[in-house]
Amino acid sequence: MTPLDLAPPGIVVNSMKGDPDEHRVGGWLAWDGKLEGLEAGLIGVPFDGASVVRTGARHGPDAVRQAFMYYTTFSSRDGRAMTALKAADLGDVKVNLTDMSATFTSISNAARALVERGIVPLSIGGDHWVAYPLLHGVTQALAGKRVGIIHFDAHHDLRKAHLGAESSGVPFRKALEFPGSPILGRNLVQIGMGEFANSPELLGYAREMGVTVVPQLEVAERGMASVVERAIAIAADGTDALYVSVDIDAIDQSQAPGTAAPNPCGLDARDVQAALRRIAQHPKMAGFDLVEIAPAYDLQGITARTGAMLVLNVLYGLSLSRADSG
Ligand SMILES: [Mn+2]
Repeated sequence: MTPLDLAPPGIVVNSMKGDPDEHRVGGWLAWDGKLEGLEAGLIGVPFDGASVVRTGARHGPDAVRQAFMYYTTFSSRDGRAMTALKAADLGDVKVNLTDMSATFTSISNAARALVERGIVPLSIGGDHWVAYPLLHGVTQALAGKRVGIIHFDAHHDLRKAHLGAESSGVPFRKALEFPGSPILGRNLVQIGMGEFANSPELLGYAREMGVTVVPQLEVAERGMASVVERAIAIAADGTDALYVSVDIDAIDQSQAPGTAAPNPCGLDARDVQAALRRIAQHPKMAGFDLVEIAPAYDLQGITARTGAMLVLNVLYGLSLSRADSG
């Protein structure tokens, strides 16, 4: 079994842990050091060495952890808590900002180690390149099984390369093309592509590979609920596992300004909230990442709070699926 080798979380905001009426997220996610019985593991991936626009997402994991201080584990809509799910913040992947090859191995091994133990990895990046080693690790752990992907982003991230090298624009092409990849284009659904943010070559490649693309304006026309139901059907068709990747730049800049490429006409965070909650309830849900939160460009922590809320909705969805099955 792949060893799990992580650094402790850089920040743990848990000042009210002792108050039994608080139910703060930080208290719930505090890790007791045991992996046995865990169902979901939060990991930070503080690597932004592949960002070609603006760096800074290396500070995303701690910004999201800090934002957890505002929130609890209780769903007001459903009148239920998510604490039956065994989840913890396991710390950060040991990345090396000047060594992409070693960093690839560290990230891939972290995801692999968790999935091998039946733990759903919830990764907070980092720039979007990290989704490639994460997907690599997940597929290694699920050897012989097929994986479908639902990807929220303003961009396809299907580039072959940037000036010949890997970048934050390549992860999903890499995921489709690495040797032995069990990910087929027809099980990849991309939601939220922005206007005037992509190129004909990328859409052409997506079509050639059978990728389903739902641009932001189509989401606005059809509504997120129906888009998500179709996305689940496509990503789950013939696959054994579902992986979800969220680039925060899929979301409108009013709700997510702190990112490398802010999006003036992006998705509504409330729609993405509902979408993630729905997808995370799926029994095949096997991994999640949230990337491109860069606190240096943020305004008063808006983006980190949006990101924290999205992570909580994934955790809540997972808690509902576990409750349903047991
Ligand atoms: Mn992206």
